[in-house]
Amino acid sequence: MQLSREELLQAYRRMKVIREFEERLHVEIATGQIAGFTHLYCGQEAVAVGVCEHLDASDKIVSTHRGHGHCLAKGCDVDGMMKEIYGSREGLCNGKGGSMHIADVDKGMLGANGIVGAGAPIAVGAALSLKLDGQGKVAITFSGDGACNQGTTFEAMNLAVVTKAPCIFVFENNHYSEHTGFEYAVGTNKDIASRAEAFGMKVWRADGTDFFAVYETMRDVLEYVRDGNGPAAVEFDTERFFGHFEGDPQNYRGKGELERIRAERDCLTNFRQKVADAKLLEGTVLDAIDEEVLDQIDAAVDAARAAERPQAEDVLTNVYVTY
Ligand SMILES: Cc1ncc(C[n+]2csc(CCOP(=O)(O)OP(=O)(O)O)c2C)c(N)n1
Ligand SMILES: [Mg+2]
Repeated sequence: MQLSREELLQAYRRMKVIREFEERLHVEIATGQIAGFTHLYCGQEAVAVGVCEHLDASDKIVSTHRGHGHCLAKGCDVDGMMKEIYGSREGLCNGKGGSMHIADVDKGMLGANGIVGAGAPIAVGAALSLKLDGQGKVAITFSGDGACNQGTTFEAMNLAVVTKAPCIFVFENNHYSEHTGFEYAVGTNKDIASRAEAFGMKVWRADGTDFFAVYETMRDVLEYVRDGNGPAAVEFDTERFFGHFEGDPQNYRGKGELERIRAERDCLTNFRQKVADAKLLEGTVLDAIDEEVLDQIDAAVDAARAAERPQAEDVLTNVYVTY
């Protein structure tokens, strides 16, 4: 483990912010105060944070419909995101993106996306422009086990190899595509990373519920891609703690499955255990972070509830680019 104390604390705080942001949204959505569809990222925090802790704002990421965690890991403002999800004109995208279309270009977060598989081609385009810039920057696309079956993903992977684009395909295998199990929906070869390998990419695989496994793996992946070797792919095995969308009754889950994954595959518990065993961080310090994060999320919700709603004159703003 080569992370400094500050880096460890920052990683834990980021994962905890995502966790509490999502746990609280789960409650807020049930009040009916938030319009539209919401897909929670809770359970997958170690992937977003283990990837994005290596990046700065000039590296780009492209997200999915389950994008809150990617946004927060890339440094998007917590208040701005909560306001966005609440549909406020003070939100990160003036309330016009909502949960599924948050973007923050200044942070290198090129957007969440409601179309499954649409992120990969965007990331390849961004990677090509970064290649032309020649500064060793990368574009990363997050995709699910469902998106790995989409033609867009295949085309993007091929184009990335052909053009040697500095693009990284991060596959988050949470075992479900909506309500359809991965075991059913992915063909006889269950090894998602091998699909990228078939196009000629170097690939990695790791446990996505272990922050350290994600972080160490990404160090190697990024070194390879930043060195100009072309694209790469990595598959992280992970878990989603809530339904596909908020309101999903999850009848397709096995008996006791949710309880089991929360008990055995929680990346925050895993992180705490690892840093305690290695005597790197004290539990009391992490408890203090937990308290601060809860206060931060409380404040974000209060601010979002009080924030200005859209006005009629907002309808035509931010619709077209004006040159
Ligand atoms: C092109 C397209 N097809 C279908 C859908 C409906 N849909 C939304 S999310 C989803 C499942 C995606 O599964 P996965 O890629 O594993 O991501 P996860 O939901 O697990 O994060 C589907 C089929 C869609 N939004 N876009
Ligand atoms: Mg999935």
